[in-house]
Amino acid sequence: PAPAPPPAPLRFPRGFLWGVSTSAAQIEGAVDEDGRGPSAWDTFAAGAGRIKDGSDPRVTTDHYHRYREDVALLKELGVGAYRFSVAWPRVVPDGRGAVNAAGLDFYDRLVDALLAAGVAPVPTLFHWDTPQALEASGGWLRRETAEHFAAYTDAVAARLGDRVTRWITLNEPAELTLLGYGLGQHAPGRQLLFDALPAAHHQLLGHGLAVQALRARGATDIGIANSHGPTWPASDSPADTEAAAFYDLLLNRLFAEPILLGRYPDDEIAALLPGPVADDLKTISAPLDWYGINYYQPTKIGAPTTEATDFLGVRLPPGLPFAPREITGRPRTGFGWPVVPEALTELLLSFRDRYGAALPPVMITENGCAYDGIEDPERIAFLDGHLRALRTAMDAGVDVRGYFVWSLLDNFEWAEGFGQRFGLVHVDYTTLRRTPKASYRWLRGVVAEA
Ligand code: GBH
Repeated sequence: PAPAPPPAPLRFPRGFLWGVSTSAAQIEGAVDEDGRGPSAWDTFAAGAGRIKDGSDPRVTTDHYHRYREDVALLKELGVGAYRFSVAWPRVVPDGRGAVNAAGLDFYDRLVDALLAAGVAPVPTLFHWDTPQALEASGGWLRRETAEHFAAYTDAVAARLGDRVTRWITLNEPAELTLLGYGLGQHAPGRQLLFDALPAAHHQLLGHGLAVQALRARGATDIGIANSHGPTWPASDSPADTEAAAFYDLLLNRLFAEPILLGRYPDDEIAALLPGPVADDLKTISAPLDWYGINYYQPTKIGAPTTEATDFLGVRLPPGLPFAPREITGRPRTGFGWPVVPEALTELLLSFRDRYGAALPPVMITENGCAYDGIEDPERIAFLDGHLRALRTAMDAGVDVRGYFVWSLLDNFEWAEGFGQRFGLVHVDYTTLRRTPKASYRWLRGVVAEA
């Protein structure tokens, strides 16, 4: 047979924002330096058996000391933006009270280095590293944490707001609620199941209060990074579709609708939240300049089964109103996640259909995959497929303004430790040497030509 014709080149509108993402706890290291306080992840990782490979986030990629080298990698890659996170315990070591100027100095240097390299800084104010002092008194289960988060946000905006124009409040409050407080696989390791829901409300409130704090300092370009994915019913039986609808409610709608529509999607769920929430919803739904989506994969859900099921690496207790089912017939990433690019098109179209004019312009704030190796054709195929799926959604009228790859560097992949490598750049964890992968060179070409 004749060889397949080469695929059409990827083309994106002029001004489309290309970026890569990281987070503080996953790359910085230097956990005891310059007055940084401990985070809930430091504490969690120090507990026996929490991290798969027995590692901890004390050094990770040592970005705190090597940020100049990493900024040079960003410049060479040619991306217009870099999404990183600011570590709350560096800036306010106890989570509340005194601001640590030396902690802010680091981000000051990073922002200046980025701007000098022609890369726009896009800080996320919270990517799961709650100050341990706040976690010890309940963390996001408590309303005060949202207020302390807003005060910290103000301190960051006061220092960086003359040079940073685009901000992200929270990363994936859904995962912190589910994995951190619900199932216990992430810090702080609580297993509260549905009693974790106050952590969702307080993060959403923290988001709203942070938006207020940023607006008060003149910010005009604010978003959030929420994780979303289509939920596929295991069959069209009423039991399976009902279970899938519930999961969709919990992971997608619970975190999108308070922000976009100013209400919780379901009365039963709202009853589990610390009420009354009506005034909070006004704060939470203050208009955003754009809405960030982290997309990894769809989830297939069926009616509950009698046996406990494994999900996200944890044994689920019996009695939940849904059960995850395997998505078969798809390639899998190193992590075992199914590769389903067209579900990104489906997700974006469903957001457009559900939220219409209430949905501001969208940015894909994370998308990526774990594979080993410096030659990584699987990652290239993954990113290429997802960019084409994104383009399809844009051609169908979804207003998408940017796309950020997770991640610039191999890094500390939470409960997996260093075993899962998401980077465009390989990190040798003994020498800390950085080596750009084939996917880095591929993305550089895409960005240059798109
Ligand atoms: C993000 O979360 C985080 O923001 C980031 O810090 C992290 O490093 C990155 O992604 C990679 O993990 O078992 O097939 O059902 C990811 C959210 C939720 C995506 C769970 C994968 C499970 C896949 N993840 N989901 S499956």
